[in-house]
Amino acid sequence: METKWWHDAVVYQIYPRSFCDANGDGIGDLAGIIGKLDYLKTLGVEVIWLSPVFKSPMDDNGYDISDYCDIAPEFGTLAEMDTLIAEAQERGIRIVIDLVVNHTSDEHPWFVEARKSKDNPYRDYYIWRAPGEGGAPPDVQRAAFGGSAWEFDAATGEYYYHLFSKRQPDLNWANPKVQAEVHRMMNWWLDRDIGGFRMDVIDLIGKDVDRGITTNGPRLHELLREMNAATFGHRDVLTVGETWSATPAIAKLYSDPARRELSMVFQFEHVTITHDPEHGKWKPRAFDLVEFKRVMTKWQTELADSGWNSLFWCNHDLPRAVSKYGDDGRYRVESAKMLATALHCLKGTPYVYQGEELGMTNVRFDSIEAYRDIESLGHYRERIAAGVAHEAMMEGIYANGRDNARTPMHWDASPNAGFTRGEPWIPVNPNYVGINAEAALADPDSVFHHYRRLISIRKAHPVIVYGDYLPLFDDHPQLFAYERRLGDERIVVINNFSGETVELDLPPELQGVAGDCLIHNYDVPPRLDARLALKPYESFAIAVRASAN
Ligand code: TEU
Ligand code: CA
Repeated sequence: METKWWHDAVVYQIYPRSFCDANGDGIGDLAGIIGKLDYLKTLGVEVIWLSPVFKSPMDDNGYDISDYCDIAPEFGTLAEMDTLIAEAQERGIRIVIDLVVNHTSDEHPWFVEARKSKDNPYRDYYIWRAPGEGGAPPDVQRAAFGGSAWEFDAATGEYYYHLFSKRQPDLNWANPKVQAEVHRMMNWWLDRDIGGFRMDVIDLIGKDVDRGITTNGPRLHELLREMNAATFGHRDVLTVGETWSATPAIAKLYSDPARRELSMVFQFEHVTITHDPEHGKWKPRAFDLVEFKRVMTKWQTELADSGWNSLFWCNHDLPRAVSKYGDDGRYRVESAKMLATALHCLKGTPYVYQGEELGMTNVRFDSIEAYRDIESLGHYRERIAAGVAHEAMMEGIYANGRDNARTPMHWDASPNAGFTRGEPWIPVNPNYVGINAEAALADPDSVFHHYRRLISIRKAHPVIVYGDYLPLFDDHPQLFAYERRLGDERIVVINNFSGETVELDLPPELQGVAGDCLIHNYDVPPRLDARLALKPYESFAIAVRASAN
């Protein structure tokens, strides 16, 4: 396998609105990020995935772009963006920007023109259809944030298609002009020395609306190969596609280097197994470790020889890792460290979402009024109208709502967690006094320093980057364990996902094997004795000495 710089790099995702506010208006900004680059340097990450900072009416917090080549005033200026890219580069950090081209904002000049008349030259940049029976929408397709996927536009008497909010009209990727516009914009940013692209819902751009096909449409991979050839294909950058519909076989189509599409994709199977098949994420299902392991083992083994995995617990759309998969109460620190080790010792590129390195938790705002997320509010209204009880819907939002990830970053214990001198755009999680970066940096045993150690171990041990993955104890209901092997390098990774002490009889081939502990989340160094008594959320990785192989 040809090695790539992003094989052993770790990516840090920043949600700019909630990261750091430098000018006191309560909204995070580019100047705030520039001021925290040394913090990220200390953590050891080499890539920042920056969620959208482009001009936008912020209907979906920037995932509705009205100018791809300019910065939203509340986030800063183009000059500041150039400074961020340069300052990050100084510290060995590349900036990956968010490419949101399945749709634009309805305030994008292309759409403003398109809705003027049916023969406007931009009309075919979007997807328009005549009304159905009695003026009804053309069909019953639904939008992700609730309601129909079709919005009637009185000016021209037609409906336009939007898979997200009605202020996010979908682009018509069958139109070569649209492809050319996007390629031009991507090259414009590549010329500004960005480190690559995170591609928003990229599995949707090949859609065939009339056949009701949204994901994995007929022309998807052809469009991506054309995009690769026309833009980033001859540049050494990282590209990662957000693909909720990907299976391992499809992920290999995207990420097999020979196919010249993308570096990797985000697949979400380990997330959707926690959603109710009928009610989705608003009716959370209990986390089943055995099912989780089945999914992770499938992705580790099926992409072992071709393609490349991304590794993540959360992002700006998902609940906080320690609340969802660990214990955000008594064992918050131990379980946050366990989740980090369990994920970062797997094969693939790890992503750390802002605040995950501090063990930040989900939030429970008392009233729906405190929530800001268009998806949660859209589904709240729709489901309450459909008779779902307020309490039941709030439990869904508490467990899986996107605002869990979007409360301001905790920098210190000062008012508003040191995020802003002003009024934050969304309330701060009140537990910031005990959970913040200042305290974490000062405490060598903090979750932060655990992540810092994990990131440096990845650099020092090629077995973690390129080694084979061998699952252990598949059916164990509380333990997620595996080996990684590369030549005579071998590490054993064992993680207790429960708050109980778990007794484990090691298989003979592991009993008494001598090794060096690479990382651990308790004081007493682990030994691979015949019988282990793993403490609550205990987790470690041991490098087995070659002589013991
Ligand atoms: O997300 C795609 C997506 O489907 C999620 O929006 C949705 O929240 C899902 O239910 C996750 O729980 C991408 C962006 O990441 C998201 O922030 C945007 O809102 C969306 O696309 C539209 O651009
Ligand atoms: Ca600000």
